[in-house]
Amino acid sequence: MSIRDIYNGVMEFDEDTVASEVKKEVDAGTDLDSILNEGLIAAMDEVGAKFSEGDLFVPEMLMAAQAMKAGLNIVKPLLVDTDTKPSGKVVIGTVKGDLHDIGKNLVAMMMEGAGFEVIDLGVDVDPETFIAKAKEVSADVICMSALLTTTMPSMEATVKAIKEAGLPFKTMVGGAPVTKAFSDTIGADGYSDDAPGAVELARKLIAAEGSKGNTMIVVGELINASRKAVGGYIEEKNAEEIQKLAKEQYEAGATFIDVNAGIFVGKEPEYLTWLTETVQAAVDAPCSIDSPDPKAIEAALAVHKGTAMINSISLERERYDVLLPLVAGTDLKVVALCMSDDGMPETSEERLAIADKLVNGLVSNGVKVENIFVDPLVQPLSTRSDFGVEFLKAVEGIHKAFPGIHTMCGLSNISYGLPARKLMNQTFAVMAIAKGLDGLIINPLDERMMAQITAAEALAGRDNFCMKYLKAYRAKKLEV
Ligand code: B12
Repeated sequence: MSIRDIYNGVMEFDEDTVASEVKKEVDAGTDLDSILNEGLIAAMDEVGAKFSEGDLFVPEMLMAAQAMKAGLNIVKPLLVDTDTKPSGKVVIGTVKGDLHDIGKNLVAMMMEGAGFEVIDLGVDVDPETFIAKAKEVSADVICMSALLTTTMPSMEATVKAIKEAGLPFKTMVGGAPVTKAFSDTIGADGYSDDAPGAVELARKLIAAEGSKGNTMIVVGELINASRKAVGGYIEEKNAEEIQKLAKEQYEAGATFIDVNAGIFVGKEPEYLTWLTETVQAAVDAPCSIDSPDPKAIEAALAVHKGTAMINSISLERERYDVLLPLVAGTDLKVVALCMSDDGMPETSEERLAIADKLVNGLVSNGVKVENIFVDPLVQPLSTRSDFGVEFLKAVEGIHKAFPGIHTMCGLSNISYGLPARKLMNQTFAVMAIAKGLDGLIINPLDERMMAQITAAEALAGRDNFCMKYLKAYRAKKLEV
């Protein structure tokens, strides 16, 4: 008897073995996280990978998923009594007029296998039913499947109804006739052509949403015109190089891709718009629009798909007055930088005082607290030895003062003027995460930094079942 037998049972599509081995482990007192993560979920991850590579086919995926379910059915009732929370809640169904459910069932089972709570509405589901159920269970994502071209418009109707009602649900679409172009046209948040891709996408969407406060938001900082090579790519509109940078960052775990064309005075709106379109043509990720210029931001927003982040508003009067009307009453994410006309704050109290004014100003202008990312402003440790501690105190204080808010920073300033800067930056990130920091503007291609973040998040209790940690381990992302 071992967890490996559960894993093998799923890989061999053997429902009975899986059920009996799970039961034995439960009776022996093995912890449920291990049964799930090392047995059932690990096997379904492997099955998904083999399916994507063409080594397994639909009937085999279905059988594996059935076997996994046999084990899950034993574990599920026991989870109710623990603090274990699912990775997210997904409402899924085949859209109105459509009775095909094989693909939808595969997606639902893979999602369940990946730790999501899945509410399956079956087939022939109209927009009102999707929305009513999602509201009832506070879903994170609504997944719609269609196999008939004639039923695809129902997806559009559902997405439209969600947007018009200002509801927070992410939407994902799929099924043989559905394409990325269709998904973009109807304004869905994502599309995948297979079940493992659907799982990956749901994880990303929930991570990017971050509003449930349990996942790190990583903003990839590399597409910045002040970097010499990147400035050149932007000037010559070299889409290939920009898209390569976007893809690399996205694949390394960035949830937002920062776009900055700040050095091009007079041409910033044009270049920022081009950057936004170019990045989003390559990756299914929102952008962090990095500019203090409302004209450039407006131009970029006009072409942006999904919910962008504005980086950043501050308490500096000129900046505040022009950017506030742009974000007021919207669902945009906003970085609120703790900077005022009095200069850079030094103590945690000064930071908190600025944060207080910024957050109150934003909220009273219709920006939701969960869309605000306060940046307490990192200052170089080399210039004052308590700059690190004051920043950390501010992070803690901001989370305490404004429940549901996010904090975010670009942290490389901390090591300015010191040697071994990467070590300083990585260590500082871990300390800040321990205080509640849940957003970082960084180079996601720094593998050690990403590994440290993964470990710190698990240690800070923000990684249900340590699933992200285990996944990173299996993907060999922790051995850096
Ligand atoms: C099986 C089947 C049926 C079965 C369905 C059984 C069932 N329980 O589902 C039955 C016989 C009932 C059926 C009925 C009909 N069918 Co039929 N059917 C098929 C068939 C052969 C396979 C579909 C399938 O299951 N594929 C396998 C699954 C795994 O693939 P998938 O659904 O695409 O799912 C994958 C991805 O797309 C993705 N995915 C799926 N959903 C989602 C959701 C999200 C959110 C995400 C991210 C990803 C995702 O992940 C899945 C796993 O990798 C297709 C032909 C074909 N080769 O596609 C025709 C087909 C879809 N059917 C078709 C038609 C016309 C019909 C009928 C109208 C036939 C008729 N004249 O009665 C009826 C319609 C009934 C209705 N109102 O829905 C046409 C559709 C043509 C069109 N352009 O619209 C097709 C293409 C056949 C054809 N070439 O003409 N059908």
